[in-house]
Amino acid sequence: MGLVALSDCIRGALSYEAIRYPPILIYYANVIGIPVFMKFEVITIFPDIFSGFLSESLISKAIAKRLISVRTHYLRKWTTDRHRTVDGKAYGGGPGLVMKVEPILKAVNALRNTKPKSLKSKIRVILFSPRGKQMDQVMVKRWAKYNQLVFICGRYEGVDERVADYIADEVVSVGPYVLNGGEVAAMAAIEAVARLVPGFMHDAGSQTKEDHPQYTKPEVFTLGKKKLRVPKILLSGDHAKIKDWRDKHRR
Ligand code: 6GU
Repeated sequence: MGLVALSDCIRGALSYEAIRYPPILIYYANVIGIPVFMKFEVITIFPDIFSGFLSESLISKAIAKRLISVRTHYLRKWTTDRHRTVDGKAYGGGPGLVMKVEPILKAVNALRNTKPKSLKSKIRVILFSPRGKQMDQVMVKRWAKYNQLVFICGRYEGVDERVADYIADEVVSVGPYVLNGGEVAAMAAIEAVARLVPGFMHDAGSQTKEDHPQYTKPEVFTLGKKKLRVPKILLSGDHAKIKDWRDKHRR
């Protein structure tokens, strides 16, 4: 494996990956088909929502380790009027404001053009909207194969439909409920994709979260008059039986 990793490294000698990343990580990334570096670009009118999310825990470590980058882009930057208007009244009437197409198009175009064409970057533009297809792990795995993900966070009562039709590659909802905007959805997507980037998790085994019940000390927890016990089988040391138990309780 060492030799293969080395040859991969030499083959990629002109790419920045080979300079920045250990050969073993590049080898692993090639095998699973996921790039060693993911760029997230978030277009939003509330960039500050992201600051705590980006400065804590594994996400901040992944940024420090240069496994991912997350840039927020303030949508009002791409407006030209004095009031930096990003929304307007809906044609046909109705309450609430609709986000305009023009600032979003300018923002997306600016991000598409940040790299010279010769440096091929696989880029995907995703609009977060409650009207989109519900996000799932299959979708997340597909996104992880891109180099750059552009997330457009809708706000207010909606986004001009021409963004969904002509600018975004896909329209995605985070779940069957209504939020104030796409920011929370974008954070969920960043976290879910980042977990798949090689080197993000300490241990590759923990990439798929255990979907069976788990327990840790104490063995007996007293709650009022009740004694809450850890299932006996998990204390037995019988790995075959433990596996059966876990399979049975998997959801
Ligand atoms: Cl992506 N945005 C909003 N505003 N609400 C949602 C959503 C997105 N996904 C589920 N509900």
